[in-house]
Amino acid sequence: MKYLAIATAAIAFMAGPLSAAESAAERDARMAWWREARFGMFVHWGLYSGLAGDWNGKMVGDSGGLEWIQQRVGADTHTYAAQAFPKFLPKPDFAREWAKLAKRAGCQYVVFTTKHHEGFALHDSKLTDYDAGDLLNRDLVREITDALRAEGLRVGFYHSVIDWHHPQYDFRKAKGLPYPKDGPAVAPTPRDHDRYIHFLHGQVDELISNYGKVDVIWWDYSSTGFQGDEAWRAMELLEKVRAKQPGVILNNRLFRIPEAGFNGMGTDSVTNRMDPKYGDFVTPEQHIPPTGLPGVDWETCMTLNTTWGYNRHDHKWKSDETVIRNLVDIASKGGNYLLNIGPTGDGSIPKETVDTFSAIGKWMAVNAESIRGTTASESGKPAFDGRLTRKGAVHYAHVFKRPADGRLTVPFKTSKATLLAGGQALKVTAGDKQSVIELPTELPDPIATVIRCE
Ligand code: FHN
Repeated sequence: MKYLAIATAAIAFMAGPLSAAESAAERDARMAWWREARFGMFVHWGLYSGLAGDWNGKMVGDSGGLEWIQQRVGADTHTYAAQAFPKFLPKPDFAREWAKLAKRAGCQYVVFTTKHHEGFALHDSKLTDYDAGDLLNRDLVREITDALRAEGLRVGFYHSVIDWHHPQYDFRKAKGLPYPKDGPAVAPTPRDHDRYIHFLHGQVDELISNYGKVDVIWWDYSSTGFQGDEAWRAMELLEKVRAKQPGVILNNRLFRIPEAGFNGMGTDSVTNRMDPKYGDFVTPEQHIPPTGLPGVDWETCMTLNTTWGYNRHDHKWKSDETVIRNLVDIASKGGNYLLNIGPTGDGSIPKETVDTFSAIGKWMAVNAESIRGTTASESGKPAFDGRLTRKGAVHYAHVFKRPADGRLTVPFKTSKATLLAGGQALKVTAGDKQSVIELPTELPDPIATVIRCE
């Protein structure tokens, strides 16, 4: 036994300081709730939300991320704040609306922007006056975390390491990370990036010290040319976070290296490698890996239209069918779905977003057991138009389109098939390698009808 302990310790040490004290079993225990959850809400909300896609009274664009409006209009931070401050007016109960919608939709966790690239902090920070405490005399992070916990939801902090406000953030070093006013237009004032890193670590320390248990930290983002210790003193930051929040789950975006699940700058440039010393899960963005990312934890984050931050001109909303089938597809490959909302300047949720998250909730009210706590089906994509998920000995068939002959062939042996909607038992012809299930003439759910197979 002694030698096993020594070997385990040696393996842990080789994995790097972060996981030195954590065995594979302990990591599985820490990740368990997240793997079980499968579905979370992403929230992008900041000064950009009040601008709503407009600058100087004109539309900036109807597509793409308008949380980047400062960069798209090339405004320095003071010009930007002058237009944005008057339009960022959080109403009293905005956070309760978010939490109730997330709960209704069947989300288990909510990841919200504590600070986006604009640099404005939603918490009451002692390290800057560019924060909700100074602008509004409110601590919006406190309001949001309180509302989430009141609904029994897990709390995730999105935190931008990129900062377009801080005078020492050295965008000239930050190769591959755009900046609102770059190039000759910006006076070559010297910047001491180490002072920015000290500020970054200080604000993260405020967030992990003052708001109770933090379940997820969602860093954003690094480039292949500027990442890790050079950019953020990343390993030191992770050690500080783990020391204060030992149960926290971390994404991979303090880094942009293959060992942390990246093979380039594309939002789909992801690999199924995730060394625990760099974080816990890989983050494909606006993209569902065709065969998932076997062997690693991963989460697809996605917008409901084409923007993360609110843009009143963006009407390219995904259908209820698209997002529900995305949720099924991702779960069938063993991933999590982090679906975004972009509230307005007062915190209100756009009607289209409320309608879609409510539709997801209606579907989850009947079918959540086929998503939550499931794992990827080893059969991969089935022959029928749909997907498969699995929970131990139980398989779930998600039927998108009824086969013309009403006979559903599943690639496993089953002797008992039940419609989750209504509980009707279906006739099964069981075979060793595959079975045939007789479907009703009408499927109860045109988006995805789920059959439990035992
Ligand atoms: O630049 C950000 C973007 O605004 C948004 O926050 C997404 C969400 O994953 N992350 C970065 C782009 O990858």
